Amino acid sequence: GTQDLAPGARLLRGFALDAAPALLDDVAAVQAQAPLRRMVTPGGLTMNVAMTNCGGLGWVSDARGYRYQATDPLSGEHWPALPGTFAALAHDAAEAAGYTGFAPDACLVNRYEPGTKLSLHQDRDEQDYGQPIVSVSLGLPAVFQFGGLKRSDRPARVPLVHGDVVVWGGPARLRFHGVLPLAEGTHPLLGRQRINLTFRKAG
Ligand code: MD3
Ligand code: FE
Repeated sequence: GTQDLAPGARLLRGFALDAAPALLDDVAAVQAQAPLRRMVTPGGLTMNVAMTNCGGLGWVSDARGYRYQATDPLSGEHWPALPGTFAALAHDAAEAAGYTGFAPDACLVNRYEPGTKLSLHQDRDEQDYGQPIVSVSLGLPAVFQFGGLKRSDRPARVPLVHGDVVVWGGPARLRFHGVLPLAEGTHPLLGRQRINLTFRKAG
């Protein structure tokens, strides 16, 4: 299965399981072109999660703020192209959740190791909040925090495992969310890591 976490938020358990080995080959190729790095927030803190991007636009954070841009600040080159495996999976997952024609222009690759967390936040850097976001979990399991439209709304906890896909849209699009510190463990394909692919139509 498929499960509604809230209006507009659909969990597709195991949707990426068969594609996972091919997705991970492409993650390795993306990382070889655009290495994972820990970005700095506008407030001067170094993020816990290591990140890179592929697609026409990539999400970046630095002293100047958060934004999407076409080039990798480390190299000055365009981000690697969105692999066909990624585009197909994101499109098919969105369709399974009721969004036809999803064509992401940005894929953020997030890498977690045991102890890594992502604090509660909203995704507000995209042009059109009418577009859904597709998120793919690979490797070690994580506990996802799914809050409300106010930071103070107490979040629900949703366990996400290798191969799970979540599609966030409609009334769920601006909900606060985060990831609790990853537990120690070893995954057969990824070792001591969790990789999350987040697909967006950012521009
Ligand atoms: C719920 N990443 O990169 S993706 C992020 O597991 C981010 O790496 C998390 O949050 C991760 O911004 C979770 C799931 C996600 C993405 C966007 C959402 C959940 C969302 C937008 C609205 C509500
Ligand atoms: Fe987010």
